[in-house]
Formats: sequence, structure tokens, C-alpha cells
Amino acid sequence: MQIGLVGLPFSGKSTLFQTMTRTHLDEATLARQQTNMATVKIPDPRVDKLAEYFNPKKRVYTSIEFVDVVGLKKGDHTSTQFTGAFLGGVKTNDAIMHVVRAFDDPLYPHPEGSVDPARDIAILETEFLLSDLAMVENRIGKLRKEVLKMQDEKLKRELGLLELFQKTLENEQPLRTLTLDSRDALLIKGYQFLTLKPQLVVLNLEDDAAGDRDRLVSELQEQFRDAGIAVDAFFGKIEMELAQMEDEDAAEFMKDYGIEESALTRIIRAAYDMLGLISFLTFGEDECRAWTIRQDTTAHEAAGTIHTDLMNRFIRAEVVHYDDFIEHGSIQACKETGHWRLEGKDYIVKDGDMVIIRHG
Ligand SMILES: Nc1nc2c(ncn2[C@@H]2O[C@H](COP(=O)(O)OP(=O)(O)OP(=O)(O)O)[C@@H](O)[C@H]2O)c(=O)[nH]1
Ligand SMILES: [Mg+2]
Repeated sequence: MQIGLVGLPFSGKSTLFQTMTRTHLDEATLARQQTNMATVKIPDPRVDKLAEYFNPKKRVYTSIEFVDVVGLKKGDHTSTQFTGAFLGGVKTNDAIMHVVRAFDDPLYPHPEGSVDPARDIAILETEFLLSDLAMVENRIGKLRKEVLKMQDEKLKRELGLLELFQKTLENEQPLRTLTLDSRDALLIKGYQFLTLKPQLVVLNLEDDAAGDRDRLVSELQEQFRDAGIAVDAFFGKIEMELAQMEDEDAAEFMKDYGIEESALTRIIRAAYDMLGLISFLTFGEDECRAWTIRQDTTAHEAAGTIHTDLMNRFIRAEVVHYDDFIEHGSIQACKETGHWRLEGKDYIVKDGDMVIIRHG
């Protein structure tokens, strides 16, 4: 799973990247404007709690890959230039995290001349819309000819779908506002449309804006809800310092600033939700581990994420939900109270299910 960090120049992409990946990029690296990539463990207190019970040799978390996408050039200080390299870089990501500047700093002038988050969100969306529209139009032209030549049902279906996309985009609606069934989704997957990707806007707030945070976030959320964009916020400067501290110092610092949860934890969880991802858990004396799956994954498919062998020789899943396990305190107690269940292939795995796959 890969998430691309995008945003106008000086919005704080590299700052957020360093915060979330707990890396430090030096000035020279930043100036080189290269694409940076890092894998981030998804913090999951449930894995820690299970490890307390089972005392395993290993605990394993799931992870997401973050990419600091570069390529947006500062234009002649009135506009931002979007390059093909930039748009191409965004395409390969599963989801977009759009860093939007809400801090003012004369040292780093805003490329559009003023701080205006709603405008900045729209600038990027418009660019993505135009890029998708160009691709749709181009493809429709070719498809129409092909459909005339060879009455192919699949091509016809694709054409119909792209015509719907064209209308949607011409009405300035991003493609993520459409509901596609899995068959259609598969049909157009290869295009990697930009406005089809889930997008999370992350406002980069001024250090002293803590009191305004909820208001700013909910105003923007209201404004962009119809476009299917989620909004969150972080304090770039503070949280970067925070991410580079030892845990003890960080706790102290957070208390001083009244930050309850680090951006790292919160934003990563928001990204997880945005992608429709959930975790199930495996446990035992060897390892306690979280696994990432999409919502609506069956027990059979979930077994396949652990190992294809488990999928091929799947007999049944034994399942107890993490909350029930914590409430009753042991597997034995869960069995006695009927919270330990046997499930078949088609069982839809829930977030927080503790699972044992029985196989032949
Ligand atoms: N005052 C203030 N400065 C910030 C904040 N976040 C980032 N900065 C500073 O703004 C400058 C630009 O931040 P970056 O994270 O490099 O921004 P970027 O989006 O990666 O910029 P480009 O890669 O050049 O497009 C850096 O010097 C940061 O230290 C913030 O919340 N407040
Ligand atoms: Mg940068």
C-alpha cells in the first residue's frame, strides 16, 4: 500500500514525511528535490496488548509506504507549474495525502501569494481533473473506432463507463464521487485516474493555531465533503520536533502543548480508514501480529494474505474478537462463553478479529 504526499511548494510535504517516517532529511537532500520513500509501521496497541498475554518471540505490525512526491515547480511567483513527471509520480500511488499550507512564514513565501487552503485544494483538484479528462477523451476517441470495428461487449462497456467519466469530469466532479461496482473498477484500474484515488487533505497549521484547529478542519471538511475528500490537520513544525525526540521527552512536550495524540498516530489511522483497510490479528507464542486487508475480505482470502498454503488447504477459521478476548481474559473463557467461533470460507473478517486458520 503506497500513499503519495503531494502539495504546492513549501506546503510542508517533506516536513510531514519526516514526521511520519521518523526520518531526518538533511538540507542537501531536501534541496536536491528527490523523491523520498519510507515504510511506516502502523502503530497498533492491540498487538502490544496481545504480546503481554502470549509473551511471543516476535511482535509484527503492518506497514504503509509513504512517498514524498516531488516535481511541482515554483512558477514565476504567480502560479505553480504542474509537470508530467509530477502527475506521473502521483499515478503510481494507491492514495493521495495532500499537504495544504495554513501557516504564514515570510521566509518561505506562499507560491500563490497568500495563505488560502480552500484555494490550494482546488488548484490541485483542478489539475487532477484536467489530467483525467485528457486521458478519458483520448481513450474514448480510440475506443469508438474499435467498437465500430469489432462489436466487443467488454470494449462497449468500457466505452460507456468512460463516457460517464467524461460527463462527470466536465461537471467538475472528481471520479471518486461515482460508485463503481467491482467489475467496472477492474475494467478501468489500469488508467490510474487521479481523481479516483482516495484523497486526504492534511492542513499544516501555525504553531499557535491549536485553538482553531477543530473549526478550520470542520469548515474545510464541510466544503469538500461532496468531492469525497477527507480533511485532517497537523502542526508541521512542532510535530517534526516531536517525532525526533525520545519517547519520554515527547510525552512531556505533548503535555506542554496540549497535544493528545501525535500526528503520526492520528494521520496514519486516517489514511488507513481512507483506504478502506482493516487489520486482523494472529497470536501465539511465536508471534503476535497484525495483518492488513481490505474491508469485505473473506476468511479464505485473509488466509491467503498469511500464506497461499493456508488458503489452498483452508478448512475453517477459528475466530474471537479482540474486544471479547480482552473482556474475558483468556481463550478458554471465550470458549466457555461462546465468543470463540468456528467460521467457514465465506465469513467476512472484521477489524480486530483474532484468527486461527485450520488447514489440511
Ligand atoms: N512556521 C512554520 N514553518 C513550517 C511549518 N511546516 C514547515 N515549515 C517550514 O517551511 C519550509 C518548507 O517545508 P517543507 O516541508 O520542506 O515543504 P515542501 O512542501 O516539502 O516544499 P518543496 O519540497 O520545496 O515543495 C521548511 O523550512 C519548514 O521548516 C509550520 O508548520 N510552520
Ligand atoms: Mg519537499
